[in-house]
Amino acid sequence: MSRVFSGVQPTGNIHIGNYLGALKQFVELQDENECVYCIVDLHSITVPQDPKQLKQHILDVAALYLAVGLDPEKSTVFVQSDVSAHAELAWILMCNAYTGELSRMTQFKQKSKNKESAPAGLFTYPILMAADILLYDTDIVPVGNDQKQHIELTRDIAIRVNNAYGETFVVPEGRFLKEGARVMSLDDPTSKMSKSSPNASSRISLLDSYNQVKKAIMRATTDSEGSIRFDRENKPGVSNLLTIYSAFSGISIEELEKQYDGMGYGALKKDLVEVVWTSLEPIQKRYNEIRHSQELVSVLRDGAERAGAIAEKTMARVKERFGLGL
Ligand code: ATP
Ligand code: LTN
Repeated sequence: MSRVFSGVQPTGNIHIGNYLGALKQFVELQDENECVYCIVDLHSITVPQDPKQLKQHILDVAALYLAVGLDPEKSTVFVQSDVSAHAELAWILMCNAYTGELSRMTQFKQKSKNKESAPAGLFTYPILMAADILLYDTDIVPVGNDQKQHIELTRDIAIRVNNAYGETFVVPEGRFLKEGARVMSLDDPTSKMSKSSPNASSRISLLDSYNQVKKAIMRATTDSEGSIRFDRENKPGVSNLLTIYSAFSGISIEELEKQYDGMGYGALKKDLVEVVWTSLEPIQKRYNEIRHSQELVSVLRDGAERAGAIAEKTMARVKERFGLGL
């Protein structure tokens, strides 16, 4: 059995891009692997957060994890800051990473662009991510392509420490999404669907009402050509709708192209509303059942305990290798 680890930030607006790109994979992996899934609250404070809201968002994401099908009997689900070893290992790794390699991270460059100064945590964000992964002797990290550079850095640090201090870490592999699984924004299909876009109609959040789903899809940007075919380059809007349709329905894109041959965009959109809603409705039902339940709190407590036990062993090994502590 391989160990799988991944994390999602506790920010609002978890959307169908996050679902198709990340959460759905998490569920698929849990049957064959030993999975550890984390809500990375320490990562989220690299940008200012309202404390009351953050607490709610942590529970929102936890409830969504379970609502999409993560089974706490199979997967360990917990909150990052409940296991203090994450921050502790991050410090040790920070002493084995270079400012040069951190400066090359595109996420940091994007997020600090046009700012005179940025929080140091934004700069060291990838090291905390490396700590998350290495703490659990992780073999596989399922993430979106945008995280490729961070996974590479994690591997580099692991290999560097192993070479300098002897076998300490398992060197993880990223498991990236196929290009097809990248969900683009509905209003601007050349940029990815994102939590942080100010336009709510640019995305479909997992907790959107039927009417919100309908509004977002019916308004989605297409083109003036009128034919339904997949062509990312020239028809990014229609291609994105086909991608979403295919991912939710399991029908291949070629099959959809045949099915909608000669039909208009209106018909495709109308059907897509139903296809998406058929998947969202049961997720929302389960979400509403558990979001304010004691069950959710126990799952997270239990998860933190299980994760903590693994982390403790790794930390003992790391400290021993580095000559730290008594
Ligand atoms: P932001 O708007 O701040 O960039 P985000 O929507 O990218 O946020 P993250 O918390 O960074 O959300 O991502 C959670 C997971 O969802 C990651 O594994 C990421 O790769 C994946 N993901 C995010 N956006 C998409 C998308 N549009 N299509 C497919 N996967 C995505
Ligand atoms: N940086 C990731 C979230 C994240 C993560 C991790 C993913 C933090 N720690 C460890 C995988 C493994 C993101 O923004 N999607």
